[in-house]
Amino acid sequence: MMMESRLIALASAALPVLLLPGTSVAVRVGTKSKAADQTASASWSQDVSNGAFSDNSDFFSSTHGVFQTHPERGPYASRGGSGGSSSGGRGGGAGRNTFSTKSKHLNYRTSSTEELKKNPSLSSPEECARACREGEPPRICYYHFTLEYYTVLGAACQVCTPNATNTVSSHCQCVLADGVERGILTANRMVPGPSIQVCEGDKVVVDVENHMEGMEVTIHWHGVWQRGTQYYDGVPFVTQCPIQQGNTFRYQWVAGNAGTHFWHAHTGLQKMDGLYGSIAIRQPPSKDPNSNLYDFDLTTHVMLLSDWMHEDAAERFPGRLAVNTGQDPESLLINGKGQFRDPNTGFMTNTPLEVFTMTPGRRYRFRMINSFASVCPAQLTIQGHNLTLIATDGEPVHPVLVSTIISFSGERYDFVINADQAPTAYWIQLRGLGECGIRRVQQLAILRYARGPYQPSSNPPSYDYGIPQGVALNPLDAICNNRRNDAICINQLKNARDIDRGLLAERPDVKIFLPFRFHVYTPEDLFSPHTYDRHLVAPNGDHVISLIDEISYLSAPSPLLSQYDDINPDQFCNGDNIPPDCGQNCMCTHKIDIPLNAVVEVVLVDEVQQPNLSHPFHLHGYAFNVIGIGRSPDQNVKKINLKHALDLDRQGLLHRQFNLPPGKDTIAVPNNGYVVLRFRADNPGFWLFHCHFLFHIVIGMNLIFQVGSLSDLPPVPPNFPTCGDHKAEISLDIQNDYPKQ
Ligand SMILES: *[C@@H]1O[C@H](CO)[C@@H](O)[C@H](O)[C@H]1NC(C)=O
Ligand SMILES: *[C@@H]1O[C@H](CO)[C@@H](O)[C@H](O)[C@H]1NC(C)=O
Ligand SMILES: *[C@@H]1O[C@H](CO)[C@@H](O)[C@H](O)[C@H]1NC(C)=O
Ligand SMILES: [Cu+2]
Repeated sequence: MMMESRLIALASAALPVLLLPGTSVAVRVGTKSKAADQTASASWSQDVSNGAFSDNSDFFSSTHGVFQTHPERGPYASRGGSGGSSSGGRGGGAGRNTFSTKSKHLNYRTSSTEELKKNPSLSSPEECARACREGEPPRICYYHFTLEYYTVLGAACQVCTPNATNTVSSHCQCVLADGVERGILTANRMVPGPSIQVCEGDKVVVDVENHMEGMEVTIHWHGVWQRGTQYYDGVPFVTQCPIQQGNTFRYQWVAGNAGTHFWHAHTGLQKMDGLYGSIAIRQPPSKDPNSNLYDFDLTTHVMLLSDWMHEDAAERFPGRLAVNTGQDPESLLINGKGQFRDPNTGFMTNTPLEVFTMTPGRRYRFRMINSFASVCPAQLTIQGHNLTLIATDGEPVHPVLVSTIISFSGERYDFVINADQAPTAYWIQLRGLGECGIRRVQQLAILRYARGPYQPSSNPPSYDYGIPQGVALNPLDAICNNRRNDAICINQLKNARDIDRGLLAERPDVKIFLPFRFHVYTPEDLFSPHTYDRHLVAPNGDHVISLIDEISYLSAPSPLLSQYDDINPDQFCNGDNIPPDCGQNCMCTHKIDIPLNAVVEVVLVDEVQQPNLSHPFHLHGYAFNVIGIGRSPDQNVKKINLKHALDLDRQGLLHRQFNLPPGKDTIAVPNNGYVVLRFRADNPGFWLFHCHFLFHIVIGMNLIFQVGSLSDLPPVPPNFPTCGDHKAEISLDIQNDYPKQ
């Protein structure tokens, strides 16, 4: 009863409010088990005297940060001026003005609130996570990320357990993950890191303070177009120099395109060790064509899906031959939470699962983010509930009803759940498909109705006996040319926004075919004296690098965007311009030039040819329209390749459809198939286009689109950090080089 009235009261207040019971939970951390290192070596459990897990689950309920976006269902409470809220804000509720502005002359303690205290024009993360209304002035939303080496189940878990989900910040520094102890990387000691939740048009300022000893980093804001703020796209050696250890880099960009996005490290393998978090850019209901379909869009109904290893991702790169081969995850997480069942011992951790709460009779927008790093597709199914898909990668679509969603690394799907079933608790099942089917990795979460129980009454679904499924979104078989009853392909979704007519013209201004494949080294080749070529040891033991259009991308020594003139032009190449004798493993900074405002068509052709592997390509700086997805219609062609794709195109047999093609920024190319996409190149800059699988990025499955020329770009921000090689002349004058006493 209490629960219910609270929820409603909050909803009509339209304010993000911290409202959580003030209980604390004692934690026992187990000692290292004697078993092999792949067992759950430490586990999390609650003190029995505090009652069962379900009694404490209020901590994870959705009563935090409730607001309403549907105009008809109750009025918005009016809210005076900007920044005046006391809604559980920073510093444990202390208002900005109550802080002493005195600080020590030199303060080496890192603080995430210093800047907020100093600068009254900034809004806190909590103030920015609000309902968006037309005509409201934009805010400047300030975030501070301190990046560190950190630990799952560290001593912080004796102090507190995280007690609100998806939060923009947390007072608790305990990371539970799936209950298995390991070293990780964190932003503000949270996994996922802080959530950025703002309104369209707000300015987002993020100070990234790098305290990861010996590591450099950049953060990419995946899905944010960065129009006019190209320098803050976060791609190392393309848009900026990596942030050195001990340095702080201030990202600032306008939240120009609404939708569900996310941020993640774009350097090395750090993303998979914990450096990611959600971004939700909301808009006034009048601007969302699907706002009539839901009543609530809660800060807590972000569903960030990630894959998780029990060791550093770098342990698997380039990869091993005997123990822990390949790059597949041991586990999955939903909003950084989950449990892990050790396949060898059967031992199960008892960390809390993520819980999403709904009030009966209402309709809820969920924002699902696939933050996987591995090659496994993710399948999300919710017991007893169908999902009304309303947007993908931030772009709205005509609503379609599905029962299960298959997604790939980098994709986002927004859906509505109608709380119209018996008011109890339901399982949410997340399965890893493809290669993850071998280990049968899955994770669970709970969807519950307010006032109902916390635990579903049915047994948890297992990998093989899951929740019954009906219509699947994004089927792996890529049979997408015709309507079917059991699945909806991405190219069959209909864009809910107006489409630039130029994109629908038969002939684009620029047409680019991009076949991609692996090059497999022989050991003799790879390990020949004095050569040190990078490579990945695939699960089958092959030593490979990635090629797009026969080129493996190599970073330039300096960022193209800010130090173009420092780069030797010989560094660049592309399919029309491959250096002589570049060999089978041609490596250079793959750059394709595109005139500003051109209509561009890209045809991606999968020449990798592995049955369980579909590569998701992500474009920075844009959303594109998905014009076609398919495989060769020629039954005699067992394996598609560039030549065959060109033939099909000449014969008009590459499937294209121009009726409201959906907008996206990440699309999986079906294995042995192709994707046709288009965009208007109206955002000048250097934009990375790449496979979003983490271990493929580091072996070269990237390229850069240079849109427009340098003169189309805004000036380099003042004092922008620089970097590059140091290769001074070798001085031959030894006498003078070593001054004598
Ligand atoms: C949440 O945790 C913090 C400490 O981590 C604690 O101070 C606060 O009281 C907790 N809130 C509730 C409602 O339990
Ligand atoms: C979900 O949709 C399927 C049809 O695809 C239907 O059979 C089923 O009853 C629906 N389930 C609910 C809970 O509405
Ligand atoms: C593809 O993945 C499935 C599990 O999802 C597995 O059963 C099957 O053997 C795999 N096929 C190949 C060719 O690897
Ligand atoms: Cu790939």
